[in-house]
Amino acid sequence: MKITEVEAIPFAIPYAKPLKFASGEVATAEHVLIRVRTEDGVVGVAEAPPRPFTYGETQAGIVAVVESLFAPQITGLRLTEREVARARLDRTVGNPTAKAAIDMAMWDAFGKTVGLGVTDLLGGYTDRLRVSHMLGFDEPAAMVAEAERMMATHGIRTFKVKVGRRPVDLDVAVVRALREAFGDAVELYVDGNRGWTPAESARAMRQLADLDLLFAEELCPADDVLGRRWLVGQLDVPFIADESAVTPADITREVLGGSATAISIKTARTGFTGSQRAHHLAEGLGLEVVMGNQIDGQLGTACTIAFGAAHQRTAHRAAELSNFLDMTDDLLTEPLQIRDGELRVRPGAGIGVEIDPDKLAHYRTS
Ligand code: MUC
Ligand code: MG
Repeated sequence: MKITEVEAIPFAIPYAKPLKFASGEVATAEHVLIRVRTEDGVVGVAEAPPRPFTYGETQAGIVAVVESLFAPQITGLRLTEREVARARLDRTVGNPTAKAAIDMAMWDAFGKTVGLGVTDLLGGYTDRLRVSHMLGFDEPAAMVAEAERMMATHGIRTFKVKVGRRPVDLDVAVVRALREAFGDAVELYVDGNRGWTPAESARAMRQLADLDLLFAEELCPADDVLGRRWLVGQLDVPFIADESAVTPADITREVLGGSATAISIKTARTGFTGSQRAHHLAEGLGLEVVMGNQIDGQLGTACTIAFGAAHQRTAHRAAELSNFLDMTDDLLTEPLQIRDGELRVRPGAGIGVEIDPDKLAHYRTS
């Protein structure tokens, strides 16, 4: 069970279709594969997706912080010493996806060591999740066509619509076009990635009031403290805190301050250990949870499903598990398959995936 090595391997896989949203754009998955090896020859894996516009991390920065600071602090620990690992990594502020990937690779290695899946170790609530697909910025007709393709090809019926453009009417037109095209057959919610002011958000939500949205997410910045509280107070749908609420303290501040009424849990930024804390807090505060996507590849998506399927609260809503569909390739020996709008937990120990050595050799950048 003792960790003998922690590796950080950068790789780059292009997207067939870049994802555009209010805070940025992702055209290539420039992620970092984290591998944790133990003295028993077990290898745990996870991926860290740098999102400079959200958390300030870069691919080179993740490799550097893991190699220079984190790997030396983790090497020598037993796989069960996750709280020790957390305390040591938290001596360094920030770097959420680097820390999360180390945590998940430790869980993967632990599952493989004891011969159990991570979902079973965490709670074992179900073996599948409904899938929600994210629609990035485009013309209304193109976004409707993409939703149509996702329904026809993968059976997906829940869509998160990226909003936050100016004028707000642009995005209102997209959501209206989706509702008109699909009627009650789809669930819709919106995510602004902090693109609007509180007043613009309120105006947009008034214009969307008849479209039966499930949620509104991060429409304006949490730093607009009073404005966001004013906005959330007038909405009749739950307001999801995503990038504004990473730690339990962030969640507590946002919710008790009246600036959020639901949360997104992203294993890419809180790992399994931190996501458990967020989940338990959400239960205590009575918050809805959506399993979010950090524009993950298949490895990251397998981590999201492993965690989301473990608990009732995280399995209730459709989970954001489909961004990998837009990548030109991936690293797994067996690709994930979305069928009838659902993704199943991978059978097998740990996260249940294997990295294809040829693909890794092809896509690694150092
Ligand atoms: C999301 O839910 O916001 C886009 C930016 C980010 O940090 O995550 C993605 C998806
Ligand atoms: Mg979001």
